[in-house]
Amino acid sequence: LEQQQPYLPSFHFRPPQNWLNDPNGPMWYNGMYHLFYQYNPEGPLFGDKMVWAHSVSRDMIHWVDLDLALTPTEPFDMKSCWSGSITIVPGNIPMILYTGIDSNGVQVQNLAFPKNLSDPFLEQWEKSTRNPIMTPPQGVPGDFFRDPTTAWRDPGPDGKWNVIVGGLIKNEGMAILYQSEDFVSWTKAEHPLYSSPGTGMWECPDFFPVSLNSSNGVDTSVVDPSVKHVLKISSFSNVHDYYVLGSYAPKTSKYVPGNEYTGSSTDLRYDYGKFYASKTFFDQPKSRRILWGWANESDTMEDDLAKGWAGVQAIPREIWLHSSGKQLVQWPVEELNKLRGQHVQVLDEKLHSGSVFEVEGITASQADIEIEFELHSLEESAEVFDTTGTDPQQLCSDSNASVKGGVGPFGLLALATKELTEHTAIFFRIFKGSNGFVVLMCSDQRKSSLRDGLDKTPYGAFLEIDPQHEKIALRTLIDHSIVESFGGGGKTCISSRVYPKLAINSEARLFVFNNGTVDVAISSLNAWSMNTAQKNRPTQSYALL
Ligand code: DQQ
Repeated sequence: LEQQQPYLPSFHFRPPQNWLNDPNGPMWYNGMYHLFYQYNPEGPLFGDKMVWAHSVSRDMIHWVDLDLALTPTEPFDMKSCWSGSITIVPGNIPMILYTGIDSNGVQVQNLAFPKNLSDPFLEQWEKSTRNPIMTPPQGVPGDFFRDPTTAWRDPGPDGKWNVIVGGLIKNEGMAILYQSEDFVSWTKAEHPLYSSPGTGMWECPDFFPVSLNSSNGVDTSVVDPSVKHVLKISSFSNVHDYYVLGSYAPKTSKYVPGNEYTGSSTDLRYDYGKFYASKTFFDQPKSRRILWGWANESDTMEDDLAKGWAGVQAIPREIWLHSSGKQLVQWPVEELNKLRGQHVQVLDEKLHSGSVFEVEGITASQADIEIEFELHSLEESAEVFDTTGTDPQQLCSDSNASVKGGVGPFGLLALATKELTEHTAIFFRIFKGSNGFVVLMCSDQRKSSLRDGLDKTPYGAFLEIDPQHEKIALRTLIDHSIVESFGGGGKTCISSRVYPKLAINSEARLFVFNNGTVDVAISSLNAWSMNTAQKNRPTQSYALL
């Protein structure tokens, strides 16, 4: 299988065949994690009868596939069951809100609930006879009304339910707000929760509180002075997940973000690479909020037909507000560490200017690497360059890993051939700007494969740290065709999808390099081979759980 399927991820979630996209309705329920996702049971391309597939896990790493949860069967979802979310309502009942493409091709919102609450897997779902429970409001076109969020409840014992749905009026993207007393009859609020002109359709919105003074997650309905509220927008126009941080007043149903969302390169993003249509949930037993996101393909439809599959879920990440209050931080769930196998370590090693060395002794096509760089002589050596107003992705595109700088580029060459003819370069450059030092983080896919016809766009973002007082930390997860990098402990994340021609399976290698003018120090490097997650087992292996 390895030889035939060199791009199939080994510890990232996806079913053995066919097309996968958005994560749907993730939750923890009665001791089990559930993940539903957009799936085309007919083949490896997006389909005209999309369904909700369903898997369960004890740890979000090893999975068991269950029966499809929602398939097109009724007039209100005859043409597809599109994305949506789960809310656990009083009585401990998980309620699915999802978008149906009805028999006229119009997007409507529907409700579904478990057929049998005592089934520990919640395998069968029943659709409400009241469906559709929301239809496109006036001014919103029938093909721009979708993806309901997890609902949140106003404070107080009789607090009403609130939910947002992505929509559009005359190119103004919006989070349309609906309210309900009983979760079944929903009324549109007078104003959207938030909207922004000229930003196009907002898909898969997500709205949740984050704690101001702790990295713990909180329940979606928490609203008090100890939290800020995140609104995440999946931009249909440029296929990125953006977010704003703001304050939410339940009395007036008003949300005021600290910064406006404009759909430009200055907006905050969860991930500056391939990561879309993401969704969070509150993992109550571990008091954390978990983020799932879809890492879409960079290869062609023909490639997907040949592979027989497309789409991967990025590693579930814990997500919280940084102590600065200015941005979110994400980190792979701790359960992932259980898959760490063979380990190599390098401590206090000089990385001379112009050097490149191989990290040997691990499976470089299936690995987890944590590395910390220490910098000296920044004052004298960093290039003077005012990055104000520049697009970091453009900077990464202007200078690849072989373009010598002052401090940097230094970093990793993942999925590389021995001669480096193929490699994905994840690296940093430090500039001396008008307001102090600026750290640029890049993930450059341009040399990732000798094959043509792939999207090899380089990605980049700034990393908000002070390199004079902090080490530069990088964690990279490598899993055959997905490379996920976390800079600065998760302050800047970049995921990419790559398809090396030669650097596959045991041919893949890993290098550390420094092409800057000055030496940098590796204070520590830890690299692990990753074991393969158990997944996609048939239903007979429930015992696994
Ligand atoms: N994909 C879904 C939609 C969503 C889009 C259909 C985002 O519900 O708006 O699979 O990828």
